[in-house]
Amino acid sequence: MIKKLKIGVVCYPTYGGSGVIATELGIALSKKGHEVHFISYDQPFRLDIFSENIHYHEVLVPDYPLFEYAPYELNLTSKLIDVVLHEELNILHVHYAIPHASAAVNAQQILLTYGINIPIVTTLHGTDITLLGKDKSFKPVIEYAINKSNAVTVVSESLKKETLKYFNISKKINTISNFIEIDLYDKKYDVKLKNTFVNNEEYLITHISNFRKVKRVCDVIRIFKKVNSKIPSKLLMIGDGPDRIKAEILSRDLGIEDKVRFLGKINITNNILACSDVFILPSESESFGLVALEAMASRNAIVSTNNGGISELNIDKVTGFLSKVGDIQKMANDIILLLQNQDLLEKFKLNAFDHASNFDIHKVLPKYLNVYFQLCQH
Ligand code: GMT
Repeated sequence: MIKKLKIGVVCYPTYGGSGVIATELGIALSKKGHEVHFISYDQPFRLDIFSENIHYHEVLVPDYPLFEYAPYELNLTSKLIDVVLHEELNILHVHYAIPHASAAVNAQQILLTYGINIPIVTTLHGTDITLLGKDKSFKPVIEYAINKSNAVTVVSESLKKETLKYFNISKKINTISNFIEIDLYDKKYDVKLKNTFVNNEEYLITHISNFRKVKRVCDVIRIFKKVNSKIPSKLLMIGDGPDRIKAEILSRDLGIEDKVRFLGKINITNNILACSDVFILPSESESFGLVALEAMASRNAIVSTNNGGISELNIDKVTGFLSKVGDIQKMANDIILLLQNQDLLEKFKLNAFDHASNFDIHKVLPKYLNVYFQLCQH
């Protein structure tokens, strides 16, 4: 019976929740003695440690003049075959349906011709279903990749419902929620750092995302404008992406540019969140909202929309407030209510931390190991 696994992990390396979960899970597995092989087109941004048990294999896409569009999925498939064969992997865990699950399924078929039957675990994270899933041109590939995976996990009950709504799924779907390592969020409060953003009379409000359309970053600015007209406060906008420029222009147009700081893609989000009071996530939809969980672990009250899995995480009137998408006025009122009532704010911050501890990695890791071992014993 295998005790220590050799696991291939495929993920996006960029600033985003699915890559964070894949990387943190891989690191945690390596600490338990499993050998983890990350396979991606760039080093995942949170993969910043050295360990004997961690390996990184880069997928290169040669630039042939013949190709108008470089076939990344085929280079990934070939890399998966190579790593499975030469590193003797026991299992592949792919995060995101396209192109990772479909490349893995293709690699699995090719590996059968070598006499190797490698099981695949596919984890769906959200936009692969809620955005790409609605695009009919991808539907047959996503559906096939999900159904041909040996195990399928989703990060929330809401995402499970969406997956079953958009696709004909014959596989059992397991919900395994996202996680954080709660200990990493403790004792990060640093008054000197806080004073670089706000003075003692001001509150700190934060937003972190990839600034894509789905995140509605201009709502963040509009909400803050209303809050700031009543409460001394500053807003930190962390991350970068297509809508950053719109948010910057809006903050200038609303005359609050000196109250809003755009910090870009910084890595010390734990330290900054520890200084923040309220975290805003006004997304169109959020299959889980990992960044809100990180903010909760950092003792922030959460003001978010209620569409998708975020309502399974942010408990209305306990850890924060939930609103309909686009209800800027209510989200502003909720923040003002919190910031005008110190006791309520402190209570929500504590509740947020307590609830976040239910999502500690030590509670979630055994669920993934269970899935892996069930597949590897066959
Ligand atoms: O939209 C993002 O934040 C990036 C995206 C990703 O694939 O990295 O996030 C999705 O996966 C995260 C990890 O499971 C979830 O916490 C996010 O809610 C989800 N994003 C959306 O559903 C919009």
